[in-house]
Amino acid sequence: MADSAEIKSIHPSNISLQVASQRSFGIDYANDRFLKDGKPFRYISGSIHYSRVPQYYWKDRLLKMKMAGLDAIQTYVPWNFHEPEPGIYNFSGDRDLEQFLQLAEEIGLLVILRAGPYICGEWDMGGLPAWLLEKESIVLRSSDPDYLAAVERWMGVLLPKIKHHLYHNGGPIIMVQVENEYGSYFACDFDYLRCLQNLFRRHLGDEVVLFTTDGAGRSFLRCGALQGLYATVDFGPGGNVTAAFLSQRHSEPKGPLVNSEFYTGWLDHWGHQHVIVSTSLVAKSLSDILAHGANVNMYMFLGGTNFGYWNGANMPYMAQPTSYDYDAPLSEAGDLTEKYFAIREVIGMYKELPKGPIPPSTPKFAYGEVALEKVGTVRELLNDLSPSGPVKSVYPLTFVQLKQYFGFVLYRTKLPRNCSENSTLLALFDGIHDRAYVSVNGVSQGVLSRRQVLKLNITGNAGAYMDLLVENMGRVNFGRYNNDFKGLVYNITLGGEIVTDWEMYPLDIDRAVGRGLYNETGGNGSSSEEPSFYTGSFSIPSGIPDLPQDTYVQFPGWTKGQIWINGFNLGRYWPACGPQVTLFVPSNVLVSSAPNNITVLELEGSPCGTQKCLIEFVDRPNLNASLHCESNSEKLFSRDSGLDLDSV
Ligand code: NDJ
Repeated sequence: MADSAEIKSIHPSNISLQVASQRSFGIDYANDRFLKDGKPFRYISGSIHYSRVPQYYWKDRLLKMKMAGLDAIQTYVPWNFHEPEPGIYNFSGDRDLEQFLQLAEEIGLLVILRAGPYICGEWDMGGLPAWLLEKESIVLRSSDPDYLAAVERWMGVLLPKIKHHLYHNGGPIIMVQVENEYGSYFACDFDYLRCLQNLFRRHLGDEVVLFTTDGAGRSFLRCGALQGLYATVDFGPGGNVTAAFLSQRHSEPKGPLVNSEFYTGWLDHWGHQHVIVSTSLVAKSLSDILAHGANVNMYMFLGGTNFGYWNGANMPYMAQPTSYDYDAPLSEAGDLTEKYFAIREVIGMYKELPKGPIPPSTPKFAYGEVALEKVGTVRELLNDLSPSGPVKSVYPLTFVQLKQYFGFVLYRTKLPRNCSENSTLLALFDGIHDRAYVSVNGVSQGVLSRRQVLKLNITGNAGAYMDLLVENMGRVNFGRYNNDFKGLVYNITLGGEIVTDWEMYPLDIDRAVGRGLYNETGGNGSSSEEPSFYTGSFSIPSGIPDLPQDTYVQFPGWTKGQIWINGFNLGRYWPACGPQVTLFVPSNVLVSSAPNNITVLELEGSPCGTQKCLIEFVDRPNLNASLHCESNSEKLFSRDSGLDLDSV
């Protein structure tokens, strides 16, 4: 035993090392369970993606999760959120992963970190950066050398940051995921999984539990599991829990049972009914899983919001909306729901619940109507929106070729001849990714859209400008088609002739909005159907305590577009389609000290001119309105045990 003189001479950092070395987390294969600090341990966890919740609210949400009785949280690390351009990294503000980990730890939650390069998660391109597609033939999620080189570089930045947050190093992270549902992907490249495994081991050491997650079916685990990575499964409520876990047993004959994604709700798509999953079904299946002695992570415990342009899409192409509420136990705005209390009650049957108050739902405020005024059309504001100016090319270039990864590009050419009847503009090979708002000299011609509208009739004189404002609606996040190029990805024809001689304006709208849009020409002469910007402002009322509070914004009479408040890109609105009608506005984007600036980019048709030109702040969400747009008719599946996703 050390005497007192010796103890004094120990440096404080060595003390924390000593403490850390007493902490351990691992798998007890003999007894089919985890061991934490040498004792049997089973976790009940919930998913929250820090990238979908403003940093301002992380603590509130984590506390609510703690008070539900959770031992752990699970989060993805979306690569494209942190490496927007090759070699440029962002870990600040809403991207401060280490602060998120530290908060979880302070609140007493363990962390299951899904750090692998691909996340799926209804997130743009499943978290893979779009710039990977600069090599057009790249095979994503395989041992393609260019893909692997980019992964190695990224992991060389990410993993050293998380190493000291591992449980045995004194932090909250008990497990790290290296790939996500790899068995649902066509490549089935074991060399790739082995490379990932080596990479993670090289950076994180031998002690941490590395794992994979796959659908609960032997066919998924065949290509998703690898010796040395603990194979876990995912399945939703309503199925046969015993059978689902049996599939895990094919890969892991011994060890703890783990459902890494137990679906508390499900995702939405524009043009499809909002999905609601019954609370009693979720509660019953959760209880069943816990009665099996299994470990479980609820996906999602809080879904949050796809702010900006971050939503993904599924194939056949269907984009996901801005809200990622997911019908989860904590709503998009972090509110306590009936499902939350039902789940908490089930958890309380299996372990002691934490004592103390549950943080209440945050109050919402209806700030009311705000009048907007038109600033100008995209055409009129082009110099401001595209400071780099156009790129010229005989044939159209894709977003990636223009190094524009998100948002919008204006494709411009001149009509080669007079066009009247029979002048059909045709998207070859369904090559409009994803929507093109077409105008000729400012006169709207209609919208081309992926899988839905592939041709339009064009009217205009020879030499008139034909503009296609092309919107990236979010990249495919699941399945083999997530190498989802955007823009005009094939040629288009007009009256049977290939259209040539393009000028392409990459638009940096977020920068222009941040600086404040200004139109020298006044902006009143243009039609209300041309893509246009509108602005307005509102002040937080004085004399009411505790403002600003969270709110929701809705768009009466508007069609489809994007909205910014004080420069923060809240996301896409599309009430003319549905089912989402209101957008969540967290209070942290609002200010009391000055008017709050609103910018709306309306793509198809505003009510201004004929009806009231306003948007409205309300105190209640509406994610479940009836649908007004044509949806893809294919049957959408929901996820329960053993569903076959191969057809997607
Ligand atoms: O691991 C995936 C997770 O990130 C599994 N899911 C989840 C659905 O929320 C989420 O993407 C699947 N997604 S299977 C594909 C759905 C296709 C309609």
